[in-house]
Amino acid sequence: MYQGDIFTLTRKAGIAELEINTPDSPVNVFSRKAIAELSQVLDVLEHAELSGLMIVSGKDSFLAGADIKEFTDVFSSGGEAIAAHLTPNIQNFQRLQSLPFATVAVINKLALGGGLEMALACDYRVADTGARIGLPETRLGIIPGWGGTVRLLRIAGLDTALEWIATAKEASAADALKAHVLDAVVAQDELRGCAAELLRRCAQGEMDYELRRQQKNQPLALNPIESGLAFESAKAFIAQKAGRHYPAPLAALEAIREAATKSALEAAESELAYFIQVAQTDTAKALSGLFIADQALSKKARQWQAKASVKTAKLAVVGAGIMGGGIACQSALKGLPVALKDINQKGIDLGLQEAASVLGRRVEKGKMSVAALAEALTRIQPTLNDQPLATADVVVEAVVENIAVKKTVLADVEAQLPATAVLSSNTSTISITELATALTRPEQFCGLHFFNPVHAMPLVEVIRGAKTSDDTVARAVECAGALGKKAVVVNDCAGFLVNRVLFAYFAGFAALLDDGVDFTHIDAAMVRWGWPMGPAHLLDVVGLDTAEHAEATMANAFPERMGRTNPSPTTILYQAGLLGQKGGKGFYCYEKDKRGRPQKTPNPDAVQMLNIQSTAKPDDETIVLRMMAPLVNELCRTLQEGIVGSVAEADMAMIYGLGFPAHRGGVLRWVDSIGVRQFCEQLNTLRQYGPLYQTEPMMSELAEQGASFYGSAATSATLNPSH
Ligand code: 3H9
Repeated sequence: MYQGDIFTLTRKAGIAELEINTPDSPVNVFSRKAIAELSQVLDVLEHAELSGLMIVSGKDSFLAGADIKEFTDVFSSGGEAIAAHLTPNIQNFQRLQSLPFATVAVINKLALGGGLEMALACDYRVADTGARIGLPETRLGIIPGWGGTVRLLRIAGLDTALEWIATAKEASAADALKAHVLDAVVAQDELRGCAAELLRRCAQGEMDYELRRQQKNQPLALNPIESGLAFESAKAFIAQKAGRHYPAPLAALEAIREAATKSALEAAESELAYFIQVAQTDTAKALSGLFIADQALSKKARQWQAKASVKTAKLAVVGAGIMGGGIACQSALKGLPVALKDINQKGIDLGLQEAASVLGRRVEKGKMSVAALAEALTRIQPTLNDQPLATADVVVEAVVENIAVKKTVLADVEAQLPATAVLSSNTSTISITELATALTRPEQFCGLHFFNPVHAMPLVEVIRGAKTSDDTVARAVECAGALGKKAVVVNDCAGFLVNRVLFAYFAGFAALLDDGVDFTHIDAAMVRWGWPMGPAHLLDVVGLDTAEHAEATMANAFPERMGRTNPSPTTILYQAGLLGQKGGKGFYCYEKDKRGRPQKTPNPDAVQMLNIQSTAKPDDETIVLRMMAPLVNELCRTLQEGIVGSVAEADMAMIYGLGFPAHRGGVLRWVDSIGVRQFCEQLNTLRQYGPLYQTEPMMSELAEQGASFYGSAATSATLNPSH
C-alpha cells in the first residue's frame, strides 16, 4: 500500500500493518523525514477500506521518540521554528486518532517520548513483558510536544500523568498495564496475535474503540479539591527535586493542569505553548546537547569494548581502603567476582566495611533486598595472600598515593599474575608512564581511575601510558563497562584529565581567598550556579590531606599556573591538623543534628587562619568567572595536548567525574552558550590575576574565527586518533 524509506504499509485480510524501520539507526526515531513519510502514509490510510491497523516496529524496539539530534538547531531558531517543527506530527497523531477503523500499537522493548505519544494516539496498546514505557522529555529539559500531556492524562489519569511526565519515569510493562496505559502485556512472540485479536473484536463490534476516542477528546471531570491537592503536592515535590535550573517539570505540570480542563484541541495548543517556552531555555539546549555527547561517549566505549581480546570475568583489587573497598563493592554489585587483597587484616576489614555500608544503604533505600546484599557480599573474596591474583583478568591497585610504594606493590603484583592479565593503578595523579617503569610488561598496564565515592560517581578515567597497548586500553574500557561505569580514555599527564582541571579550578579558588574573599561566599555562589557543592566544601570532602598531596603534585607538574608561592589555603589548614569532613573539621565543622543528619558550619579557626575579610564580597558573576576561567583554560590545554580526544568527551568527563552542573551541558558547551569570543573578552578583564587567566590559543583562535567548540570541526571531532 505504501513503501517509503522508513514506513512500509501492507494489508492482509482487511487489516493494515504499518512497519517503522529507521535506516542507519539502531533504534527507530521520528526525524523530519519520518514525520513527512507518516503524513503520506496517513493520506493512504484515510482513503483505504480497512477493518483495522496495527503499527509495528521492524527493529528490536518500538520507537525512541523524536530525533534528538535535530533539537539543537531547532531550539535555537525561535518560537516559530519550534512550532513549525512540532506541528506536522501533532497533526499526524490527530489524524491517526481519527482514522475510520481501530488502531493498535504493538510495542516491543520500548516506547519513549514521541514513540509513546504515537502509541497513545492509537486506540489500543499492547507490549511485551520486558517493555519500558515513558515520556522522558523533562530529562531533556523539554515537555512532551506531540500530545503526551493531553492523552496520557485522559488515558491514565492525573496521578500517573503527573508522576510519569514530571519525573521522566520509564515504567515497566506491568506498571503501565496497571496504570491503563497498556491494554495487554504478552510474550514477545504473541504480540501480533494479541493485536490482531483486539482488531478482530473491534471489527465485530465486541469492543467499542469510539468510546476511547471520545474519552481522549473531552476535558476531564476532576474533583477540584482532590486535583488541587495533587497539583500542589506535585509542585512542592518538583520544586524541591528539580530546582530552579530545571524549568521543564514545572512547565509539564502547568501543561497538564491546563489540559485537564480544556478540550483536546485547546489542550494541545497550550502544550505547544509550554513546549516552545521550555525549548528556548538554555537548559533544554544544554540537556539535548548533553544527550548527544553522552551517546558519543557510549559509542566510543562500545568501539573499544568490541576490540577487547578478553572479557573481564574476575577482578582483583589490591589495597583494601575506602577506594579499594568501593571498587570491590561495585564489582560485587554488578555480579563480577572480585578478590580484595591487603597486607593486613585491618585494611581488609576497612574495605569490607565500606562495601557493606554502601550495599546496606541500598537496602535501606529499598533498592536492594537483604538476600541480594548477602549474595553480593559472597562475590567479594577477601585475602591476605597473593593466590587469588593468579586467576584475575584485571587487577586494580589501590594502595596509598605514594610513587615508591605503588611501584613496589605493582612489581610484586605483576609477578603473581597470569601473562594475560591487565594490571592497572587507581592513582589519581601519578604518571602511569612513570609507574610502568617498575614493570616487565608495561604494555599490559594502564590507569583505571575511579572517583570517590565509587558507587555514586559514574566516571572512570582509563589512562594510557607511553607503552600501554591498544588491547590493554580496550580491556580496561570493557572492565569499566562491566562495572557499570562510563569510561573516558585519556593520555597520561599529571592529574590526567579530571584532577588536572579540578586543581586549576582550586587554584582559582586559592586566588580568590588570597584576595580575602570568604569561602562560604564563594561556595554559596557556586552552588547557586548549579554545582552540587562549592570548592571549599569539595576540598573538605576530598580530604585536606589528599588534596594537599595532589596539589603538590600538580604544582610540581605545572608550576607556572598551579605553583604555590604562598602556602595555599589547603596547605594552611592541613598543616594545622585539619583533614576536612573525615576528621570533622576543615573549612567547615561537620556535626550531626539531633536527628543524626550531617550539618556543616563555617569553621571559625579556618576563617581566622585564612585571614578572611568579610568585606570582600564580589558578586556571583565575578566569582563564577574567576572560578571557571582556570578550569576552562586547563580543559583547553588538555585538548590541545591530546590528553582527551574530543570536546564531547571532555565535557562528559567534567559532568560524570566532577559533578559539573548538567543543565549547563558541559564546561565547553557553557562557553559556547556565552560565545567563545565574548568569553575571551571576559577573560581579558582578569589578566591581572596571572597565568591561570591567560586565554589559551585554542580559544583565541576560535574567537578570531567567530567559531565555537561544538561548531568547529577542528575541536568537536576526535583530535587524537590514539583515543
Ligand atoms: C521526544 O520524543 C519529544 C517529543 O515529545 C516531541 C518532540 C518535538 N534521537 O543509547 P543507545 C540513538 S524527546 C536520536 O546506545 P541503548 C543513539 O544516539 C525524545 N537518536 O542504545 C545511538 O546512536 P549511535 C524522548 C537516538 O539500547 C543509538 O540510538 N526519547 C534517540 O543503550 C542507540 O542508542 C528519549 O529521551 C533519539 N531519541 O538505549 C529516548 N534514541 O549508535 C532517548 C536513541 O549513533 N534514548 N538514539 O550512537 C535513550 O534513552 C536510549 O538511546 C534508548 C536505547 C533507551 C532508546
